[in-house]
Amino acid sequence: MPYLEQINLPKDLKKLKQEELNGLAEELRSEIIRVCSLGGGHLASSLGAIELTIAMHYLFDSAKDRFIWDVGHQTYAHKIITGRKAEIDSIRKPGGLAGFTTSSESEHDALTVGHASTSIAAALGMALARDAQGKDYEVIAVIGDGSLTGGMALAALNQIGQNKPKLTIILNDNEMSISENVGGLKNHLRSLQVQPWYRRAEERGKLALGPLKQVVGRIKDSTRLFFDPISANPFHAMGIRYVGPIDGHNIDQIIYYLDKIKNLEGPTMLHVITQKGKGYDIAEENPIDWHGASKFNVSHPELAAKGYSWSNAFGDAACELAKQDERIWAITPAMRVGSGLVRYSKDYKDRYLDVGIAEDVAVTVAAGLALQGYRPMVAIYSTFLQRAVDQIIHDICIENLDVIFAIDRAGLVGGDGMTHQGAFDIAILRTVPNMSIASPKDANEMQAMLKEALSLGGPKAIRWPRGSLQRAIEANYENWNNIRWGTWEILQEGSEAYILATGLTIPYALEAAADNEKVGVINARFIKPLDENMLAVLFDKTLITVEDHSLAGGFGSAVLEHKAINGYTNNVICLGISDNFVPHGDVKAQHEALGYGPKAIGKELEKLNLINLSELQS
Ligand code: HTL
Ligand code: MG
Repeated sequence: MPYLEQINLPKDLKKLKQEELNGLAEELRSEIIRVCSLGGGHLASSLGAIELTIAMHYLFDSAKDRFIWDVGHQTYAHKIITGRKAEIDSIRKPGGLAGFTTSSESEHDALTVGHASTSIAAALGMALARDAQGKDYEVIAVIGDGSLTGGMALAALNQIGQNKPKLTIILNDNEMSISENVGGLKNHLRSLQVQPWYRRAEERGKLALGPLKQVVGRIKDSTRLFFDPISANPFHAMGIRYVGPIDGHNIDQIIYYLDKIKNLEGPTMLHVITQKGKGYDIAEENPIDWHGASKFNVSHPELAAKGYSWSNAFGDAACELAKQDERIWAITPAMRVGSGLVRYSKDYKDRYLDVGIAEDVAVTVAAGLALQGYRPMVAIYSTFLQRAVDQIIHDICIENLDVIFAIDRAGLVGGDGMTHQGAFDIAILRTVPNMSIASPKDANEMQAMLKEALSLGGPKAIRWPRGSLQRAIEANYENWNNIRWGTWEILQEGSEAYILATGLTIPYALEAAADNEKVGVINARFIKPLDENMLAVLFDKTLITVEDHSLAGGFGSAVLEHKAINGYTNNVICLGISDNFVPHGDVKAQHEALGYGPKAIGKELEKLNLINLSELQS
């Protein structure tokens, strides 16, 4: 790799001749494919942003200028160019580079990020700070078309039109979110007016527009001219200069326009058209499955066989429920595949909604549906539920609406790391009146809970972890056992202590307490309400709560509150995530390290003189 060998920092890239940059792009492409083949990662998005990344680093100085990558999942090339080439193989692995931009990792990462739609507001803040401090640097946000569907992004654009600071927003439009992008704006984006200065350059033959013509060729010229006058450009309407669309894989073009924009005052949006998965056939053909790739063989790339997951179990249950009950809807904020809703989205398309990356909208649309008699299920990852807190409180719980929150990826999530950990949903939801929270031990229990939640009504949250299950569950409504809401299950009797375990920590507790008469294990499958009847009986014993969630505000906190309110005096020990953000890592190892894996629970029992580990081992 002759070019890449010379590049450790952006200043090395600037030494290349402009005509050499395409060669560099090809090398970066191979390198990113190689890295993702080793350990998986956000392949398709990173491949699509290579030329953009090179052009930005060629023109700007990312140590001083601020590059704000939305989500930060498209930044493999950026990381390689900015001093992290030698460590790039460690990306997303325990102790390695983060999968997203992370300010503690590099001065070239302006923002620590992982959730979508924040870049434009952060850019506005940085531009305002620069101007207030009388400093001189460029602020450049790069946002995907998917991330532009988020209300935060749109509201920040609107605000930029008011303040009009000098900044550049690059809209990286590949017509894809993780799945196909959605929304009315999406259709409009591809029919935006080509700027007169752009067209003049085109006429003068200054720009090689071949590839662009192919991409934009789908738009009929007549439509562009007659129905899309410049005033209909939504960005113009908000007070932001719009340039484009241009070919986001043509480095010369991107440099040409960014260089022009650099000299302009006020905010400018540069619209670039890219292809997700660019340059790797299989990813171009199937950007959905190659959005977040598992490791693969570069010369014979095949999708990794995916096991049957908690998400699949939910998706199957959702289909079965929709078959039984015509009031059921399933709503996803841009996570159709991840939430297991692919089959549902086809079989029940009239009662399915992908609202884009807009968790707040997902929740309030559910409120509207529920108010008019439907029974919506909002399928949402724990980490993204954080985006919809007020909607849950204000739009759902005050009205006590019949909405189910199907919370996936609750607890630690592995490679996505800090920004994506599902560590706060219990703490958030537990404080809200009318909300109820369940945490099933397995997929059958999840289905029974869904059935019971529907029959009871009211806002009900059911949380489950990321990961696979041993086998597919039978999605047959009739066979789903009834489960009395709010009741726990005794899995093992104990004479001195009980472990109150939730969700995926149940097997850990059973392992730690195996064959120990002193220590019992409870499936604490409801977090709100607690099983107060059972607790009344248990409160003469030592209790150990275990949860894959933040200790502050979590299940253990709920038990402690109950203890304090009722004046119980027994010993309660809480195991879970302490007051820290947890980085990416191997989930099981992290559970141990954080003190709630099976060995860690065993050590806790030993401290309480309930077991003797050395005796057990001998
Ligand atoms: N909801 C929120 C608030 N943040 C994130 N990150 C997601 C959901 C999940 N997510 C991603 S990447 C992505 C989503 C929905 C699609 C982004 O599409 P965009 O970029 O068009 O912006 P592209 O992939 O290059 O096409 C991750 O969690 C990584
Ligand atoms: Mg996109």
